[in-house]
Amino acid sequence: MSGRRSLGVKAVVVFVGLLMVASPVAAASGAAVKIGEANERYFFAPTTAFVNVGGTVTWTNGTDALHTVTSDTGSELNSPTIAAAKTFTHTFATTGTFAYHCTIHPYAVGKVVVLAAGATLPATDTSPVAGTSTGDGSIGLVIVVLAGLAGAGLVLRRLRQNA
Ligand SMILES: [Cu+2]
Repeated sequence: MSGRRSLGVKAVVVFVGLLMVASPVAAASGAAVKIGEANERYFFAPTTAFVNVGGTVTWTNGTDALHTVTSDTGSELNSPTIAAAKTFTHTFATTGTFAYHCTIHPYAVGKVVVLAAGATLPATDTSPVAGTSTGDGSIGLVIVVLAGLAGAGLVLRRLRQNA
């Protein structure tokens, strides 16, 4: 078996593995904000969501209480009451920073930063909210990385058996 060909196959395997690792981080044309509860306090997570202009943000009520997504000033965000397990979606047509709160729990605040089309979005703010764990996301990433490595290992083993 030609060593050059084997190298090429390995390069493809590594490339596919990298794609699998990178894909969860790739920016979609929207952002998701969870309405959560910790120590009987409600919060928006991430507190700051980033989208490009024309992007959509979806808020999901992960609590059993009612909430709203309401602009601090202006009227960009003016949701109806969001029931448990329901979502509210808003598409941002202009750039800017849009601060909001829940009218029922005014201490629960967040903001959406809308950047120009094509602008690179900063990494999502994952600073922990008091009393909550942010472990879920990193565990998911670790699983994807391990799956990618396991897949690459299987392919390499098979290549060696065929060689
Ligand atoms: Cu609320």
